[in-house]
Amino acid sequence: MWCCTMARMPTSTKPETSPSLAGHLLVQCLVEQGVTHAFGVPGESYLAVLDGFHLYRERIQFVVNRQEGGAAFMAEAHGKLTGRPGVCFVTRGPGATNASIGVHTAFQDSTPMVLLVGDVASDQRDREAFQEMDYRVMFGPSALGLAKRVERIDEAVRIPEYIARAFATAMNGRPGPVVLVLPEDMLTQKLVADAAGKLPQPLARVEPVEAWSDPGALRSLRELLLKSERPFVIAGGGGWTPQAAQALQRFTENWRLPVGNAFRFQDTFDNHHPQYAGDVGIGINPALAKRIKDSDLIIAIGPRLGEMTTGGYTLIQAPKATQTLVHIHVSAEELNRVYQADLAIHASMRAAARSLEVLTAPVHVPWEAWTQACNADYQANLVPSVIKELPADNERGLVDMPSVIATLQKHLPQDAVLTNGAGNFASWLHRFYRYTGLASGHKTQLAPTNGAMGYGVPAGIAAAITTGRVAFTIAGDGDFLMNGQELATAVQHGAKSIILLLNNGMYGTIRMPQEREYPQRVAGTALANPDFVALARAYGYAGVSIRRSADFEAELLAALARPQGTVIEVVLEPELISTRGTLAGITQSALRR
Ligand SMILES: Cc1ncc(C[n+]2csc(CCOP(=O)(O)OP(=O)(O)O)c2C)c(N)n1
Ligand SMILES: [Mg+2]
Repeated sequence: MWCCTMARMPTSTKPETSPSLAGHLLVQCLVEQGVTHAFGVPGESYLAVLDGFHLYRERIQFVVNRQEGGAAFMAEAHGKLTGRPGVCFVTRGPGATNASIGVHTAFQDSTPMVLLVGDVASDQRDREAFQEMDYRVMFGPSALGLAKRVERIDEAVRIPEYIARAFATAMNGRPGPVVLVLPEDMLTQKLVADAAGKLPQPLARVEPVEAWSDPGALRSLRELLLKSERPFVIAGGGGWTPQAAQALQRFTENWRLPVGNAFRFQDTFDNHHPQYAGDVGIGINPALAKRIKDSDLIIAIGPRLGEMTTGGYTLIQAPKATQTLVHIHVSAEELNRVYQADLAIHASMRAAARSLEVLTAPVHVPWEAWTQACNADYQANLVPSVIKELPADNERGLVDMPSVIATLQKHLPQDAVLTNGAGNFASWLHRFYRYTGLASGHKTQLAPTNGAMGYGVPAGIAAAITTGRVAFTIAGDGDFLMNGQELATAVQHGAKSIILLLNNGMYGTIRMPQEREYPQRVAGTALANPDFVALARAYGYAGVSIRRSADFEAELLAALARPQGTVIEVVLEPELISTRGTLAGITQSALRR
C-alpha cells in the first residue's frame, strides 16, 4: 500500500503504561492499522477513547476539529490522499448527523473511511435516551446509501475483530465509508486477561484484496481495440496507486490511446501528457464532449460513470451506450448496474493496470491522428475564452482569472495538493490548471465528486497536517463559510494552507440557472459577506484582499513564504459567472426566449 510522506510522524513506539480499558484497545487497534492521524470532535460518550489517544500520543495524533462536518471532510481527504481509511470520531446524535456530509462524500467518491460514533450506554438504549438515534437506519447500506457497513461493538474483547473488518470493508471492492457505533459502557469495560494471562490484542494490519481481470476478458478487450477506429479511455474512480497510474500510462502509450480523466479525478492521468484529452466533468470542453460522442469504443477504467462524468447520461447513454463500452471497475455490484457494458471487467485498479500494460499492441494503430486531435482540443481549451462584454480588471473587481491560474501553475510545487469544494469558482481550476498525474508519486487533487460545498477548506488543512506538502484551496464566498471555522483547527495544529477565496457576493452557481430560468428575479442567492480579511486574521491566518489580477503573484509568493496560512480574497467581478460567459449574457438570452 502506498502512503504520503507524514509531516509529523510520531517517533516512540511504546506507551508509558499498558492499555487497561476497551477505549485504549480501540486506539491500539487503530495504531496497528497504521493510522497516524484521527480527526474528530469529542463527546462525553467516548472519553475512554480520548484516554487511549493520550496513552498512544507518541504514535497517533487526535486532530481536534470545530465542527464534525469539517472533521469528517478531513478524514475523507486523508483517505483520498493515502488510500487507507481516514478515521473520524464523533459523538452520538448531533455529532453523527453533522458528520454525515463527509460519509456521503466518501461513499460517492469511493474513498475509504471509518467513522466511529460514541453512543448511549446499552442500559439506556431504545428509550430515545439523550441524543440517541438509530445509526443503522440513518447510515444503513444500500445502493444509494451513505455507508458500506454499519456495526455496533458490544463487547470489548471483539474490538480487534470489528476494527479489522471495518478497515477491510472500507478498502475492499469499491472503497467507501464504514460506521462503527461504540456504546459508552462498552468503551469503559476493563480489559480482561484470558486463561493464559494475555490481554486482547489487535489483529494485524489489513491490506485491500485484489480482484484480478479475467484473461479471457482481456483477450476480448484486445479484439475490440483492434476493431476500433476512435477509441477513448476515461480514467478515474477510487483505488488508484502511483504504480497503477504508471501502468495505466504505459498501456495507453503502447496503444496510443487518448485519455480523459473522470469528473474530479483530474489527477489520475498526467495532464501534461501528449495523449491527455481533458477532464470529463462539469463545464466540459464542448470539443471533448463531441469526441466522446463520436468515439466508437469507450474504455472506462475505474470510474463509476456517474451523472457528472457522462454529461447527465447523454455523452454515454444509459442504460445502453451507442458506443461500444468496456467498463473496468473494482466492484462487481457496480458493473452492469447503470450501464449494460459490452464488456465488463471486474478488477482492482492495481491489477487491471498491470494486466493492461502487458496487452500486446500492434506496431501501428489507425487512430494516431484521432489521439493527437483529442490532445489538440484539450490544448485549445486552455486558451481563455474571449468574454467580450468584460473590460480589463475594473474597479468592481478582478476579471482575469485565467492569468491567476497561470500564476498558480508557475509557482506551486509539482506535488502541491489542490483542494476545492463545490461552486462555479472551482471551474477556473478545473479548466485551466494542469494537474500532475498520480504516476509521479502523489495525489494532487482533493475535490468532492458528490459536489459537497465546504470541502475545500478542511481538505486543504488535512493535506497540510498529514503530508506537510503545500496545500492550496480555492473557495467561493459561500463555500468558504461552510467550514471556515476549521482555520482554528489549522492554527491549533500548526498547519498552513493557502486559500484563494473568490468573493462575488452570491451563490453564483445557483444564480446562474436562476437567471436563465427566472431572469432578473433574484431570490435566495445574494450574500452579504463578512470582512474576510479580518476574519482570517482573527483565526491567526494572514488575510489580504486583491482586486486586480496583476496583484496576485506577489500575494501568492508572500503566502508561500510565510509560516502561517493565508486567505487571499479576490474581489471578483460578479458578471464573471463562468469560464465562458457573463450573467448579463445569460439574462439577455433568457429574455429573448
Ligand atoms: C452542502 C451543499 N449545500 C448546497 C449546495 C448547492 N450549491 C452548489 S454550488 C452553490 C453555491 C456556491 O457558492 P459560492 O461558494 O459563493 O461559489 P460561486 O458559485 O459563487 O462561485 C450551492 C448553494 C451544495 N452543492 N452543497
Ligand atoms: Mg460566490
